[in-house]
Amino acid sequence: MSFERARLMAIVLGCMGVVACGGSEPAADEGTTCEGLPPLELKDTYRVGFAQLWEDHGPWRDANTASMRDEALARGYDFEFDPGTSADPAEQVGRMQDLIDMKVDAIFIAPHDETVLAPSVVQARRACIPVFVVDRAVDTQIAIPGEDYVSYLASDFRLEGELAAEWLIEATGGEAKIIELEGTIGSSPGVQRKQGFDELIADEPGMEILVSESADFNEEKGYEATLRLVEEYPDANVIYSHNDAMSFGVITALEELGKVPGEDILVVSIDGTRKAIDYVLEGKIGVVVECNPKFGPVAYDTMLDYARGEDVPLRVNNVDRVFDINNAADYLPEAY
Ligand code: GYE
Repeated sequence: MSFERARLMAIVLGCMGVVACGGSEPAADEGTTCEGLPPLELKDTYRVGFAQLWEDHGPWRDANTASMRDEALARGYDFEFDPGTSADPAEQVGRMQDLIDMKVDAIFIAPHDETVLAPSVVQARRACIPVFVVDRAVDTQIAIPGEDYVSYLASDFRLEGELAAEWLIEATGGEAKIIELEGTIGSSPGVQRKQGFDELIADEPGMEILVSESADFNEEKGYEATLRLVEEYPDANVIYSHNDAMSFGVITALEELGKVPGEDILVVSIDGTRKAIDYVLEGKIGVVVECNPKFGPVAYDTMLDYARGEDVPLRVNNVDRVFDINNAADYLPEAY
């Protein structure tokens, strides 16, 4: 069923929307409704669905999708994936509904918005499809870990913020005036990368965050914000950008303003894309804290552990590294 049809049905049934309908409406597979975590049969092959969030499809997102797809195909699974068309979270709700209607064996979701997508996770669980949340978190008040979804696999975003701050404190001797470009408002990496970084910086008397605002994990917005904020805060000598895409915009803007990135302004970034690592090697970016997008192997291993009836942790952490001029070249062959 398409999202539009699902919504129409919701209206016809007199519900508040697709979400509120979940409880009363029969699951896609008429009759079967699961109250707790749905079981998953141990089989040779699976039909897995991936509901990726939609954004500007920078290198991180592309590497993330490629890893989920390539690993599924390498294992001989069917991979159901619709790239989506809009950053409106309701569109991703529609793609989740499509996967539920297809009755795939398991769903992997990277939710664009913690709250809007959480009822879709509950909906899938009711339709007896085990869900694994990857990359960004869902609202655990609505979708309960261990009840509505099996596990949440992701980087420790707070730690990434802390690692960025630690590197910066060391590199500047604890003296810096910082412009912070945050990720998407309300997204778990946006929120937690800020928390981890801000907390460590707050203990350093010589370090000050002059301004902190969202540029939505987006290159163009990172570019525009930098042009404006560097003029507004001429004392700034550091830009902490929550992801590489925004950092690309930062570098373009700084060069346009006649500033030398790495000399006039030190750029701190997160992700580990090839382009950002090249910038590290050229001295334009000081540090890139890794956020590994290659979830495929751990995602399907976790699914298999679940099918085997093993205890699956509610949270699986990716381990991330820190790249600066000292080790960036070694990482380059792995960069994406
Ligand atoms: O850092 C960024 C992407 O959700 C952790 O999303 C992910 C972030 C990643 O836009 O580049």
